Amino acid sequence: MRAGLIGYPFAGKTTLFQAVNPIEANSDLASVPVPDERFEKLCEAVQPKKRTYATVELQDDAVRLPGHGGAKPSEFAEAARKFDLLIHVIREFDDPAVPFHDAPNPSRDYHSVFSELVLADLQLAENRLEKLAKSQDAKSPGKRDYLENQLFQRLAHSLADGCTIREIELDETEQEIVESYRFLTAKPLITAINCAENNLNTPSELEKQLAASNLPVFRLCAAIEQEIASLPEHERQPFFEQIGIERSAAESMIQAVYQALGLITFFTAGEKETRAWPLRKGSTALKAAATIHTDIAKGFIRAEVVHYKDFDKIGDVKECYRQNLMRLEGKDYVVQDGDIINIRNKS
Ligand SMILES: Nc1nc2c(ncn2[C@@H]2O[C@H](COP(=O)(O)OP(=O)(O)O)[C@@H](O)[C@H]2O)c(=O)[nH]1
Ligand SMILES: [Mg+2]
Repeated sequence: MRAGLIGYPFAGKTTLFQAVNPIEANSDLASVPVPDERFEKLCEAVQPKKRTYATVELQDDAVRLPGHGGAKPSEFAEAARKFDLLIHVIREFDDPAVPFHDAPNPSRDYHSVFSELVLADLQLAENRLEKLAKSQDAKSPGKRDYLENQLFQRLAHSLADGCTIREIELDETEQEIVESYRFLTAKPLITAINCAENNLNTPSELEKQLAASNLPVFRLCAAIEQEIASLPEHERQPFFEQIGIERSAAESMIQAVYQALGLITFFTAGEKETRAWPLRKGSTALKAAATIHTDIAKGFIRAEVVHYKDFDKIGDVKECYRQNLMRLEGKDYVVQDGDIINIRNKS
């Protein structure tokens, strides 16, 4: 699962990337730890030798936008298709020290990238429809080409009206087809407005509109985020209070990326290693076991499950076992976000 930062030059992509990834600052691809207060509490209780966070893969400068750096629309689309989620960083801050081509205009930048995404999908749908026009199968109900033809007509129609594929209702088969073509407007899109330091609390019209449509949007100052990231842990909270925010916006954004990717977290609470594992929502205990290790899945007997909210009441995993708050679940159990799991296995 990989998220890509996109946006015009000088929007603040690299600054934001470094803020969420202070360790591997020299690479443009990073495994970013997903902040999780539950995990912190669990680690405090277990005191493991090693703690391993769930991560999301984040790519800086994921694509070159058409018209910038000489990228053609087709190159842009091809590059963007590789990602499971896109984060559009938009420049709102104005700073004479930072060179740029035009005065900042978040709404213009949002809509111009949005149009590129829609156009790329329309092109893809139309190319496919052209091929399907020559297919005999496309005329026979029940055949895959027939289904695709119907679906792509619908998609092309909506895209031409400026709608995203996310907004179109699709059944499971249609969803599968859409995923296999990696349409850009079917992917989750997160908007990050990079504002001036003194403007963190004034949402723009664009943000209000996006929020009203339930689209994920973050107002942050990348420069401050980078500063926060460089602070030692104990200095962060006073800093947040000083500038009137509850937690780092970049951290909230990473949590939103994780959720938009359809991931939940289960925990393993070992004394050697306590770990937060990402898992696709709806996955079974067997899949969770396979995520830990294929051998553990092969020898699967039962999953011992304590939910985090039960642990949180008691504050001790072993005590949860003693108080019968542990459930034994089989292979087909659907893992819930926050489950603390121990797999009993033959090995
Ligand atoms: N004043 C100010 N400058 C910023 C902010 N974010 C980025 N910059 C500066 O803008 C320039 C471009 O930022 P960068 O992250 O490299 O943009 P990118 O081209 O999108 O990767 C750099 O000189 C940054 O230091 C911000 O929030 N405030
Ligand atoms: Mg950059």
